[in-house]
Amino acid sequence: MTDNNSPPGSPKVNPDHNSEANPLPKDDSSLENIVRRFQDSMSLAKKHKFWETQPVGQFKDAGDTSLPEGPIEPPTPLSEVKQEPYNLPSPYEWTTCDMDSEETCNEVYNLLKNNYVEDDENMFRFNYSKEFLRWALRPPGYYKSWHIGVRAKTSKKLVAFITGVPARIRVRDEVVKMAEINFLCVHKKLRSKRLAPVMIKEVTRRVHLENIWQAAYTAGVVLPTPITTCQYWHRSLNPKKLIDVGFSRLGPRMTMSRTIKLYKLPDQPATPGFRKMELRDVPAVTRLLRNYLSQFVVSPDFDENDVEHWLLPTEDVVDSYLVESPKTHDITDFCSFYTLPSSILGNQNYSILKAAYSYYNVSTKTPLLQLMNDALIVAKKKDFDVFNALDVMHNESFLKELKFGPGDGQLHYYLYNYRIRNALRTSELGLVLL
Ligand code: MYA
Repeated sequence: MTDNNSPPGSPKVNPDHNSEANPLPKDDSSLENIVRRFQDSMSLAKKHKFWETQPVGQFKDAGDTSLPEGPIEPPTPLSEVKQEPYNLPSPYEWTTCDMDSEETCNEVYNLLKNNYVEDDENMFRFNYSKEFLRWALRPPGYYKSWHIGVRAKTSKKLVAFITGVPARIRVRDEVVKMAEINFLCVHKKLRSKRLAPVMIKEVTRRVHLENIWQAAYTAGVVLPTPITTCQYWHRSLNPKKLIDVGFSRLGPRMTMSRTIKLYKLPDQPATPGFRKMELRDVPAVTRLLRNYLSQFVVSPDFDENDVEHWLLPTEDVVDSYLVESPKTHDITDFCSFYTLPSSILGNQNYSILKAAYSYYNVSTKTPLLQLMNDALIVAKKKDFDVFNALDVMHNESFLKELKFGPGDGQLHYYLYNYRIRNALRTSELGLVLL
C-alpha cells in the first residue's frame, strides 16, 4: 500500500496544458464528499484506531452545527500532564534533536531526504535543505524540546522525527496559541508498526508542558477531520526539464518549442518600485500583512518578530519582494515564496527539481496578477524549475491566467483540539504551513 501522501509540490500534474484543455476534475473534494467516502470505507473496515481517541473533529460529527466552535477539551492542570515520555518499543529511545548542532542537523536532513514525503508515483521526494530546516524549526520562542527524534538504541541511528513550533493562530476573532506540527517521518523500514501514534502523543505531551493545548498541521492523507482541503497548482518555469523528468507531459498538439514559448517570461519585473524586502521594511510589511490576513477565517497572527523571521529574505530558503511607491515611498504590495527542492528518483539526467512555493502575498495597489507575474519572473531568474501555489487566500484569481496547471494531489489542513463548525472554503484560509 502506498502512503497516499501526495506531497505538496510534487508533480502529479500536467501543467503543460492550458487551463481550457485541462479543466479541473469534477469537484469531489468538498468535505461532505470526503466524509461520505470515508464513512463508506469505514463501514467496510477502515477505522482510525488512534485518531478516534483524540480531541479532533470526528467524522460522525461532521455537519453537526449544534456543537460549539472552539476547544474540544479544556486544558488540564499542568501538574496532571504526564511527566515522563511515552514508552517506545524497546529497541528505540527518544532523543531531542539540537538543530544548532551541525551533526544532528545532518542526521535529520538525511532521514528526511531518504524517507520523507513522496508523490503517489514515487518519482519525487521532498528534499528540505539544512538551512531550511533550521529556519523552519527555530522561529521566535521555539522550544528545543519540540524537536523530537527516535534512535535505535544499539546503533544510535536516527529512525524517526516529529516537530512542533509555536505560533499564534487567529480563528475568527480568537487568537489561539498553537503548535504547528510538521516533519513527521518514520524510516521506511519501520513503517506500519504504530510508531506514529506514539510520536504524536509524545509531541502533544511536550506541547502541553508549555501550557499550549491546540495545534495546526497539514497532511496529504485524509484524517478526522480536515478544516479545508486545498489543491496545489504548478507553473512551469523550465518546461523542458519538467517534461524530461516526468513532472509534466507535452500537451496535446504541442511541440517542445511551442511549450517553451508558452511559458516564456519577461527578463525583468514590470512593476515600478518592485524590490527585495530589507530589514528596514519589517514594520511596514507587518502592517500590510496583518491588515490583509485579518479578512481570512484562519490565519497566523504575525508580529514584527515573526515577520522578520518568516519573511525577511534568507538565501535559498525564503524570498520576499515588495512594491515601494516611487512617489510616496509607501510599501503597497508584497509577495514571497520559499525554496523546497525535491529529489528526482531514478532519473539519469537530473537529480533535483528546484521548486518555489508561494507563501504570503498582499496586493493593495498593484493588481495581484501583475505582482505574481513579477514573482514568477524573479523565480525564473533564480533558476527555479517550477512555481507552486495552493488555492488559498486570493490565489485563485491569478492561477489560470498565469498558466498554472492543477495538480492531482490534495493537501488537507487540520486543527487539533479546536472545532470549526463548518469546513472552510480554501479562499477563507490565510495560513501556509511549510
Ligand atoms: S504530514 C507529513 C507526514 N509524513 C510523511 O508522509 C512522510 C512519509 N511517511 C511516513 O514517514 C510514515 O508513513 C508516517 C506514518 C510517519 C506518516 N499525520 O506508525 P503507523 C496515522 C497524522 O503504523 P506509518 C506531517 O508531518 C494513521 O492514520 N497521522 O504508520 C504533519 C494511523 O492512525 P489511525 C498519520 O505509516 C503531521 C497511524 O498514523 C499520518 O508507519 C501531523 C498509523 O501509524 C499523518 N501524516 O507512519 C501529526 N499518516 O489508525 C498530527 C499516518 O488512527 C499532529 N497517520 O488511522 C497532531 C497534533 C499534535 C500536537 C497537539 C498539541 C496540543
